[in-house]
Amino acid sequence: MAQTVGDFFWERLQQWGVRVVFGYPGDGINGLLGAMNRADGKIKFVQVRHEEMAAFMASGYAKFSGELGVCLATSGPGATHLITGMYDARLDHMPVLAIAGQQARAGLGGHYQQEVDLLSAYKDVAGAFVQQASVAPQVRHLVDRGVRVAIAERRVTAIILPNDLQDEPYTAPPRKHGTVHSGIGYVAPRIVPYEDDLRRAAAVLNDGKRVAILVGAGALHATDEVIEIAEVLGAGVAKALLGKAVLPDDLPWVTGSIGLLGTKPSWELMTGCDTLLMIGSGFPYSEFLPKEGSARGVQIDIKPDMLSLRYPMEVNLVGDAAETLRALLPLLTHKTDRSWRQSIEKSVAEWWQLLERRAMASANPVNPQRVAWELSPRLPDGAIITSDSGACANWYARDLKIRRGMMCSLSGGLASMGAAVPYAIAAKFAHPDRPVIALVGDGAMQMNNMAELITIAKYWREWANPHCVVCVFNNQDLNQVTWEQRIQNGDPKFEASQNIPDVPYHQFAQLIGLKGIFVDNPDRLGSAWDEALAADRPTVLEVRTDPNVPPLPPHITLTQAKHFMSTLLKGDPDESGVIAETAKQLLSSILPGRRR
Ligand SMILES: Cc1ncc(C[n+]2csc(CCOP(=O)(O)OP(=O)(O)O)c2C)c(N)n1
Ligand SMILES: [Mg+2]
Repeated sequence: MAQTVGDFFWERLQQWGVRVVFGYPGDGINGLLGAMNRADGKIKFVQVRHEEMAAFMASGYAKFSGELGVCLATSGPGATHLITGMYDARLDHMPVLAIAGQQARAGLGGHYQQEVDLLSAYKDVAGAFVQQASVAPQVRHLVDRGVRVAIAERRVTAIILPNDLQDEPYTAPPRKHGTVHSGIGYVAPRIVPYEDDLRRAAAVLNDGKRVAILVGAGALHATDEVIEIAEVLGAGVAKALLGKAVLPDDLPWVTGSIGLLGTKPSWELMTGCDTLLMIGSGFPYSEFLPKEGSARGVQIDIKPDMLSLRYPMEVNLVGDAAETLRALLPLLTHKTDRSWRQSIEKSVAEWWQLLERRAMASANPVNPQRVAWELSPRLPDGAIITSDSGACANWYARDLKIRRGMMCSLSGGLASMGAAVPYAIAAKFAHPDRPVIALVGDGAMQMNNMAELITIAKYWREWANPHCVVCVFNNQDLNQVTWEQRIQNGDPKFEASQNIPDVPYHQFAQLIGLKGIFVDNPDRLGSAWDEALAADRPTVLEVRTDPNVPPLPPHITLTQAKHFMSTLLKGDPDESGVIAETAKQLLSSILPGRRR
């Protein structure tokens, strides 16, 4: 049989190094699927429950493997389902290639069944490169550009293939006018600023007496360099959400996360510094950075468009984080006055004690902070941790203590619900031997993560080990938003929009052949984690958590306090619980050592 366009397509992607594709079938891509079948497993097809999950998996796979993530969907509804996951990758600068089917070329423009103008639909999310193939000789350069642009520019790209074209015999571009002759391959360049610019940056950093560093996902490969520069400058380091794994949390000058989900030491670091060094971060909330003009700024980013975006910087360096820091280090002088560093370390030590008191405070029935608190010392070496969006992201950001060699992520820029389980599955395909833990709210479970447990049940036996735990915070509430209603809007909880049904997640796990553990007693948490992490199969650990424990921001503004008070005056349905748990959390700040 002559090679079809579909056969050629996978052969070319395989030559680019693609090994796994997350997708869901449909008649818009049957030509591609038939060809993949003929390719004898050279590319692995991972069958998801919903195309959006395939796109989240592609995004997560790119995050955890450092390679291109690929997702595949049929024409029409399959293709539109991909879009949210594609945006997740787009906003977190992940290289993802989306492949979508399309109706037959002769029908296009005919208001045909499942015909969607995908070029227009994808134009924003895959703006770096989105093309629909018309003829076979075009397919080679569409693949080459779709892959090269995605990995080189860390962008989302899309290739749309009409279904009739997929089964046509493949023909290479003929040697004639109007054809394109592309090739395979990409190596990343070494990107380092010029010496003069490094000197300007060094002068600012050497002048500073109180240096604050903020790291993001762009510094994930620069752990040693960030540690070294923080030591030389006597600096404290705050971590943006996506940069959580840049530094281990047991370093005494790491102030933890920043922002609404952040820590008090990070807040003090940013408000007290006279110099800010930002490395590989697009952390969006400028109000958590130094007040404009109060600090001199240096920023390092591989993407020029991310420079001087959140704070007006004095020196903007385009460069790879590790390479640039290595080039900068010899130009820096070791700060001999360590008093700033000491004040940061004191604040960090006190903060961890406070977090422990907050986590150990009693609640009804289980304090959600304690779920993360008990997990930290039990995290296996090399663990990969994912979190969903919701209140659990607070506990993930603040309470979870990461060690060196671990990876972790969530939907950062898009902050979408529904990423934790698909990310965990992607992590297992990227690193089948590493233990993976997903932290998920019950609302996010109901939205789509629950269905992806079926994908875990389908594939876990293929993984080198079965260690994959999905921890569900069952609070029967869309809690993060409930607290936003109270604190940001001054509204009482709107029960119609916020209450969600109680679902026995651990029993669902058991029904589909996974292990299920249920905890409603805080003293059982530790042993439940031990059991889940050692289980002979993937496990759902369902914990009945208290929705009235407030995800307190690192500092409360007067407006927020006023809003909170007015919420109660207006009659919040959970008023007594909210007052009791908030009081306990606030009291734990001033009554050290007491367990309530
Ligand atoms: C797709 C999507 N829809 C809505 C939101 C808004 N949102 C953010 S957190 C949240 C509540 C999540 O509830 P749950 O998963 O139960 O976690 P909890 O906050 O209760 O821990 C909602 C609705 C979002 N971020 N993403
Ligand atoms: Mg919830």
